[in-house]
Amino acid sequence: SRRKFFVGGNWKLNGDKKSLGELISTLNGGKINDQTEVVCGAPSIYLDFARQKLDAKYAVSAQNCYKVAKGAFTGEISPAMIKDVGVTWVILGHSERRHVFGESDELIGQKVAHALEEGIGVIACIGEKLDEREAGITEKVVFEQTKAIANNVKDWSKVVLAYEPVWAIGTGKTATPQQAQEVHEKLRAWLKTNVSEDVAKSTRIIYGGSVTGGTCKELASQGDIDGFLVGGASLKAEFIDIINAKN
Ligand code: G2H
Repeated sequence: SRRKFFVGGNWKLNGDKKSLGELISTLNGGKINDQTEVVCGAPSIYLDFARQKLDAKYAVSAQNCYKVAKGAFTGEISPAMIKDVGVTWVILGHSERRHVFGESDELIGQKVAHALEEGIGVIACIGEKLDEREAGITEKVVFEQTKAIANNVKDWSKVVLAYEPVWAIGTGKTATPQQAQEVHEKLRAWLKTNVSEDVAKSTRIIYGGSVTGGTCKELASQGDIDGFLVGGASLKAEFIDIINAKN
């Protein structure tokens, strides 16, 4: 496959200098294979700290950013600032941004466009809620979310698409490898039809939602699962096992 396996950690709103410093030491000492691209998503206040402490084998990601470079937007950070501290990725459209903070497809699309214009890699998240899955509209929901992102992408080489079913996030209820593969396959077909065959073949589609050291290997063996976005387990040494899921 042309797609390098991609594992992102999403520390969310967790940790302090002491605990993150310890986690970083563990990660720096970890034996990780070079077939995997690894990115650690730190809280914005610790982005600089994480970038300074983490080995170069780990990229660092912000968990959100705003859609413009600067101005009167109290509390926000911009891709320009993210770049300024040596950080190269941003997670956008995470389900917590969508559902806890009310971010719309439109805003997420604008953020994607701006981050890419600034040269930051984007981990763009999509995923259906439980009631949507039960209503049989998973495809419709994730296609709409993907369209809102795709409309704002010119260069797909800097985009990783993260499928995170909301019902699987932080619940301990991982999607089965078959459930995840089914959606990933449909997303790749969507990319082929709506963007291009080349983009469909080369874009990493990663899975997120309660991934653990125990569930990662079987998920990673699915043909259209190109990596993971990991929350809870990314705060533990177990993250190293997930990074090495393909080996
Ligand atoms: C999904 C995931 C990381 P967790 O939000 O983005 O978190 O692995 O804790 O479900």
